Amino acid sequence: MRQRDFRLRSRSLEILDGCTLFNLISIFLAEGRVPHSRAQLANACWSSQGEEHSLSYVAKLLDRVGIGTSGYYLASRRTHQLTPPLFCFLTRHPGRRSLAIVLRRYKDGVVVHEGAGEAMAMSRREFAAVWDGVALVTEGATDQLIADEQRGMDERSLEQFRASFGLKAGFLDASECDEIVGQASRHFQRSVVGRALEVSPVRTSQSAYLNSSLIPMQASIFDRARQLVSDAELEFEDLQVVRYGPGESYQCHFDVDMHSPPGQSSAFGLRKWTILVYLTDDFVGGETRFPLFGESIAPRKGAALYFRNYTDEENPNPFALHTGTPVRSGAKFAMNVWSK
Ligand SMILES: O=C(O)CCC(=O)C(=O)O
Repeated sequence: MRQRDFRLRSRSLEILDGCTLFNLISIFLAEGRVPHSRAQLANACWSSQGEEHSLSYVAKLLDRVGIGTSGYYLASRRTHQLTPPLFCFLTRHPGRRSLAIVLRRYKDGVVVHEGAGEAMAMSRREFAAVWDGVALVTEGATDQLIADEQRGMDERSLEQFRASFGLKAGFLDASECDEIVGQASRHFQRSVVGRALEVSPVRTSQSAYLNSSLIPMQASIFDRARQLVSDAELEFEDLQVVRYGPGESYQCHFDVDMHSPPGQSSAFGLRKWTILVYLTDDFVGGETRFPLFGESIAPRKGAALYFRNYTDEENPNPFALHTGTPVRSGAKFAMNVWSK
């Protein structure tokens, strides 16, 4: 078994979305009982979206949040020399290497987690066939003082998010919802994501932007939104209506830029509040889910879901991570009222 800088061997790999990477690293750290801040980890994972996730990249990411790791080359029969959990590559499908965690190792096989779904058992022979030879292990717990500080940061972020989060029924009445859907229907185009406004498999819906000439009640909607979040000064972007057909979704994401410098996010002035108004509810699926906050909202026509995207310390709040889950049948329409 050799421990060394394994950048050479750690070939590049598919680009993971922030949610899968976050899940994998959370499982790795929880299994290894390594204290860590979910808030800090979420920030690091989403800042790395779009990068190729080699094992050395994971090591660097963990280093950024204060967690030391060591990388090893070893044959599958020698993995018993390391204490699980092992962060590793497996080649489970021809030509496709995926990141996985070896949770436990038995005489006759291993238990592996790939970041989604359940852990699975593999015999020694199956494991040897997919084992890629490189593993990452943690160097143990981080400094306890840092860990305590991080835990405090998580608790504050969670409390602040909880205080800002709400669902207001009847924000719009049914005829207002229908009017907006009617206006939007001539303007839909494939939705885009990120700074570069790219089409992406992360977001498969259609979007339509409505300004005040297209939607005369825009000013009244903005007034209601100011009242809803008790901020008379708020300014807003143009309204954005989204349409999801069957199978369409918006995977886990934040509505704000996770790349902005710590403590200065709101200086960029973007999306202090998200207000999402559901315009229809005659479809199946399409809940808005908050995996870190642990809430799932079933859309009701006319209701407004609202939450603040930043902490009091002006960092993006990781608990604002959310996803528009796939619509299973029918069409979901919703409207983003994003404050500047
Ligand atoms: O459709 C949803 O439930 C979520 C929409 C959303 O997150 C967005 O458009 O940014």
